[in-house]
Amino acid sequence: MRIVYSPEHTKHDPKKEISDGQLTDAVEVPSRAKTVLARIEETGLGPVEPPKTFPQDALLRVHSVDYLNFLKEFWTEWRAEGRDGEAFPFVWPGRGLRRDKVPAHIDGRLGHYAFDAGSPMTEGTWDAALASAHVALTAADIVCGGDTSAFGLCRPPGHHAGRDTFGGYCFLNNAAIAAEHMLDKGCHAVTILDIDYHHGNGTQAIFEERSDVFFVSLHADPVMEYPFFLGYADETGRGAGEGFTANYPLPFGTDWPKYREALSHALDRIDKAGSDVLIVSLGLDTFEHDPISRFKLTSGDFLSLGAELDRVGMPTVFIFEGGYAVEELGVNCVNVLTGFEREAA
Ligand code: OKP
Ligand code: ZN
Repeated sequence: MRIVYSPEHTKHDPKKEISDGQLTDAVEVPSRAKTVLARIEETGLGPVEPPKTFPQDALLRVHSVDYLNFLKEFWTEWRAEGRDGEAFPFVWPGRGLRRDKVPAHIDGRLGHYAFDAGSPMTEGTWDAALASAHVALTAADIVCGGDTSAFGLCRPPGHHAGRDTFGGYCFLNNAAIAAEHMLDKGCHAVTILDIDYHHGNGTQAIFEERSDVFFVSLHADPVMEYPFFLGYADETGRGAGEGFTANYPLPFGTDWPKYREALSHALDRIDKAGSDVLIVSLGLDTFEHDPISRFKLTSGDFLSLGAELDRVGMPTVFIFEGGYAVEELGVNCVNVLTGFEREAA
């Protein structure tokens, strides 16, 4: 399997995040991607190549121009206010406040475009997010070119980012950008299977009214887990997209037998949907020792998970999302990919 990686991600190197009522050590850190890369090299999973660059049009298929400009200009504006540390929003247009106004002040802009206070922005965030999207686009191109699979080692992750919102450590929605790109390149329909522990609220929102992108997600029940405000089983798509969203919220403590059951349902539905390609939002935070999550998958289970994914026999683009047990992250991630490849072989 060909792998796409860019060292640009190291420019997004947050030190702290707001979590559990405190400023805590950031968990979405450069070592995450580095350890996966190291494991790929150690196992010889496949050739690692740099991303190509793409015109901004590829991003505009998913994100608004205002939002992209905000991300690009953010650091200059932050510095202009005399600030130089990491940025967190602290005020939002909640109920009763205006969402149609985009303030000029950077604190107002942060609140307008953010949906949580846990996603630090730094000087290099835009460069890293842009490279991450290019990694996803390049992986998509590899599969469009006829390969049966590819892995985009994206960082920062993307599945929480909406058309004009950031949060959950995500700024550009890599999987969504890859999906639009594949549709542009002639695919008729794409399925996105999101197996990160957290619901991919951004991806779902981007495609909820679309029938050419089937969004399927297995995740911790939002009644108890981040992102809390999307990912319930009664969300099935809207308008033309009715029936093209499927959520499988699962309880804390979910282990492989339980997970496999839900995955099996999801894969049956994907099989019936008949898309031409599969994009897997690959989060490894379902791992039993993940520091911020509460599922119970073991390193060995990730091999089985990869094998299951090949059951639908579709060309597959893997896009790296979450997973914070850095020490085991490389093994867990590569286990999914080798499990998949072994089955395919
Ligand atoms: C991003 B991805 C826990 C704070 C959790 C948000 C988690 C974002 C996960 N105390 N903060 O889906 O892995
Ligand atoms: Zn996650």
